[in-house]
Amino acid sequence: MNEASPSTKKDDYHSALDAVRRAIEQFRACSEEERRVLQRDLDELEQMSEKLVSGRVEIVVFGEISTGKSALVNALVGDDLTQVNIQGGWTKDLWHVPWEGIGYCVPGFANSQVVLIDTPGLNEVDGAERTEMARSAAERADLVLFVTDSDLNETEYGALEDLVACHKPILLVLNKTDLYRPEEIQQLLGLFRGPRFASMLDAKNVLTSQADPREVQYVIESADGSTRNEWRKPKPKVEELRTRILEVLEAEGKSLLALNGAMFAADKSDRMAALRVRLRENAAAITIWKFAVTKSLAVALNPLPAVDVLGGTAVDATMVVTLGRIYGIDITTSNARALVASILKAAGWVMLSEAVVSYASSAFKALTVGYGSIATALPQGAAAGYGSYIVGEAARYYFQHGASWGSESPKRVVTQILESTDKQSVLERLKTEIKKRISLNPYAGDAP
Ligand SMILES: Nc1nc2c(ncn2[C@@H]2O[C@H](COP(=O)(O)OP(=O)(O)O)[C@@H](O)[C@H]2O)c(=O)[nH]1
Ligand SMILES: [Mg+2]
Repeated sequence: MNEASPSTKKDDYHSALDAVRRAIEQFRACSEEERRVLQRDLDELEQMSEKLVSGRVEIVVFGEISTGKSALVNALVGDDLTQVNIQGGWTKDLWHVPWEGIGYCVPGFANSQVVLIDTPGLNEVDGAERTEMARSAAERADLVLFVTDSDLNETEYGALEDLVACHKPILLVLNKTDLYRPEEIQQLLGLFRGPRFASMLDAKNVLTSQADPREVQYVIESADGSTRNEWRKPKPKVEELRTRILEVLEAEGKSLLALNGAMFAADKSDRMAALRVRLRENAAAITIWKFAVTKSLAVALNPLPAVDVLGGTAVDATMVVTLGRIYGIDITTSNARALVASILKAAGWVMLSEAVVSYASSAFKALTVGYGSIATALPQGAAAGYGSYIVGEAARYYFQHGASWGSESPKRVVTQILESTDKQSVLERLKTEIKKRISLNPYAGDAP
């Protein structure tokens, strides 16, 4: 057994375990909403921690349907543990088969275990979910046996590239060599060991096997000299593969486990960070829209002229406080008002013209004894809501950058937001909202 440089390997291993545990802590501190999405990741991290603590090596058998994966697991373990479906069917779930016979033990782990994991086939008809399951099993594998029975098709090649990209150690197994002539086998091996695969596979890691060779006809001679023909199944040939697996494990089993654990933890942490950003941005977008609608309605329905212009600022300030909270930033109402004012100022003439429109129709409303007609309420309300929408987006930018405009001026930020916003569609959506609410509100409506 290879005990080389135990100190460095021990460090790698323990830092991997630490990384997994830290990720678990992070996940446990999640909000409930995050937890709902991330529960499976947390479970997987806990499994990874348990795997590292016990020193379990996972070898995942991966490849297209009917290439002989299940047969290979059987042949390697030397037992009828998994079912080989003659129809070329699939293994429904992942099969975890303990492989004691391999005789490998992770240095320093008396109870360590090697497990072969049989996966359903890649690229099955209607099998997207199972393909996904196979992929995720391969992604957490310490070592992958990539099984094929011919040159790789596009799906297989892509899957191989993906595994290489996530730094999986891979043995490519050309199975069913009993079906090929020797020169055909050489040709295929030449291909897998050739330039197309050179960056993905080490030539030593391209192997052949016959997991379940088909029957061959034997001529049996009896003592009396008579002969008869008999069909017999030859024994599986998996020795070369088995030897290579053991070699790889002995040379680097422990560091493979460490590498895998560390990558797994890093990957999960990234996922969590990405999800946090997504949830936060979602919440921010919903908040902005909600306040924009609120302001639209306030302006469209409120018969008091002054509120049209001034009341909106109170709504905007509350929106800004709410947004700040989403980004973990506490802002007082008076600071929120100041922020709104600076955004409005930065928006310059756009907001000014909105105010003018608003003021003009306020005067009109006052004249019609508090009843604006829908004809004026709609555009006026929508325009006011649009203003809030822009203020919200600008405030969102400000909070995204840690309550600062970063290297930009507020004017530039607001200008960019105005340029990238589809004003017409925001206005239309707001009008739809207003119409919906007004038709539900018996006190508001068209002037007769
Ligand atoms: N001729 C031949 N057939 C094989 C070999 N290995 C597996 N098979 C056959 O290929 C078919 C599919 O095997 P299976 O293990 O179910 O493939 P899986 O879908 O990849 O798990 C079965 O009929 C097996 O008997 C082999 O080495 N030679
Ligand atoms: Mg199978």
